[in-house]
Amino acid sequence: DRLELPYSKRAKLTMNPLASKLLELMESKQTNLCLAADLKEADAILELANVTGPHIAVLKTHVDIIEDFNESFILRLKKLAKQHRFLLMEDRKFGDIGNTVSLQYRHGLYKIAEWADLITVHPVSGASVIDTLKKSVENISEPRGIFLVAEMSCEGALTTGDYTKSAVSMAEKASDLVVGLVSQSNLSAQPGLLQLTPGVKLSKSGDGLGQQYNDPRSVINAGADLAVVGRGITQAPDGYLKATLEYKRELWNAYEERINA
Ligand code: BMP
Repeated sequence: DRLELPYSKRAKLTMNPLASKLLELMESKQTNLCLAADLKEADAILELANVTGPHIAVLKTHVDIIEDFNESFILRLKKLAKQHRFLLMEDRKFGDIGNTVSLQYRHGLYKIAEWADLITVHPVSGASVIDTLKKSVENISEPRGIFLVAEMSCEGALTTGDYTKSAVSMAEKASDLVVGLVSQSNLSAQPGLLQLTPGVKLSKSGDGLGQQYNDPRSVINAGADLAVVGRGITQAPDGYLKATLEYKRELWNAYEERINA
């Protein structure tokens, strides 16, 4: 079963070079933390990335909330990612027809295809979107991967039942490009697919806006390979480095217990 295998073993069982790279860097940096850098200023994100970089596996962005987005921000972020060995994920949650998604991925202000190792995609429009993205990444020299959103963390999300099941089968059939699933529960036994779980805080709670949080141990036991923490770190009262180290330790300990169970 996926949940009992160490990341290092799973790195050899994937069909996607980026998934292998991710699993290997998680193992060597001993971190399964994905930081949601949901800040509005480019410099603030760069500082956050520089301080937390050595302790995270993935830095997840929503570039469309940055007020002063510019090309030099991307160049500096890429440099930090290389220096501290973390991957960049743009959480765009693409959800349109293939042609539109391909245009949104490559063009416009953000040119996501040029810098994001990973992106998120809603499976709502079906497998044709993945086929189109496969064609889009053919022209990119670096490896690219996508996470399909199979389940959302918020109260009342419509990602249930057959929708979620279809998302899993879409991911399993396209595991050369699909690196994993965004989900709250253990949906696929495939060792090459990673489970990315958002909605994580030190204690079970909510944000008053629909977000539902579970604690690090619970999400790892529910199958998470990468846990997404945003405000738990960016709004931590004692500063974000201390919080990053705390989440990193809790998540890694829970993972070690899981594989040794
Ligand atoms: P926070 O820990 O501050 O609640 O942030 C969670 C992050 O994860 C946000 O960037 C949000 O867009 C993302 N996310 C989520 O919360 N739930 C999902 O189901 C999918 C997400 O990508």
